[in-house]
Parts: sequence; C-alpha cells; structure tokens
Amino acid sequence: MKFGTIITAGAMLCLMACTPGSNSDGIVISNARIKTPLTGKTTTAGFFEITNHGTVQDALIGAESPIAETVEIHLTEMENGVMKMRRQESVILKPGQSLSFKPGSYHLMFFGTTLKPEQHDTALTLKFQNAPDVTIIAEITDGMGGAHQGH
Ligand SMILES: [Cu+2]
Repeated sequence: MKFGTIITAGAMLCLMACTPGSNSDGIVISNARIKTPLTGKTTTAGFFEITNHGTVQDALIGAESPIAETVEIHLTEMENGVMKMRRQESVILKPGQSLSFKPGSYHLMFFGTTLKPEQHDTALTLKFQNAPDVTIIAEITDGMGGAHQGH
C-alpha cells in the first residue's frame, strides 16, 4: 500500500518536473499555454508558471516565438474599477520566488500570430537579464475561457 502511494507521488512529480524547461541558473518554467487566437484575430495571450530556484535575483525581460511577430510582457491590473493592461519592460524574479502568468495578472501578449492549420504547440523562448534563454514547448489551446477579453 505504502509503496503504491510512493510510486504515485513519484509519477505526479515527474509530470510536473519532467516537462518544464529550465536553465543552469535554476529558472524553471512549466505549464506554458497559448490561447488560440479568435477567428480573424492575430493577437492572443499566453500563460505559464515560473520559479527562480537559483540563489540570485533575475528578471524576465522578453519572449519570442516562431508563431508571432512580437511577444510582449503585460500586466493586467484594476484601475478605478476598470481592467487595464500595461506592457512591462521586465518582471523581477527573486531567489525562491514563483510567479503565475495567468489571466487577469501577468501574461504574454502575442502580436502578428500565425498558426499552421491543426497546430497544437509551438516553441516559446523566454529571455532573462542574467540567466540564459529558456525555450519550452507551449500548448496552443482554447480551453482557457475568458482569459483575455478586449483582444
Ligand atoms: Cu495583454
């Protein structure tokens, strides 16, 4: 019984730890996904989780992907009761800090997006102030409901 439990926990850990991309500086990115652009639109949003397992502060300073002409870092905030988003030059990652890029918070914005028919994933490269780039595979999905109204 106990053995089975341990195996299950190990398998779950693997699901979370074996797919993410990471670099030698201990920045780990997981659960990357990009919204399928709405029909006729070329702008969309992308999300992921990021953790700085390293011992020094770093910062996310940009992103790129073969599916988009440009990718920006955005932050959605409430301002006088209205949701607004602002482009961010960088996002600080303190040692040990985890950040969730998600609807209504930090997110990536893809402009000039073109997908091949039936394309289900794409490379996504994240750039850092100090650490080397990290390239991961992001899933392209529409199952994120209302993630980024206004685009
Ligand atoms: Cu945005």
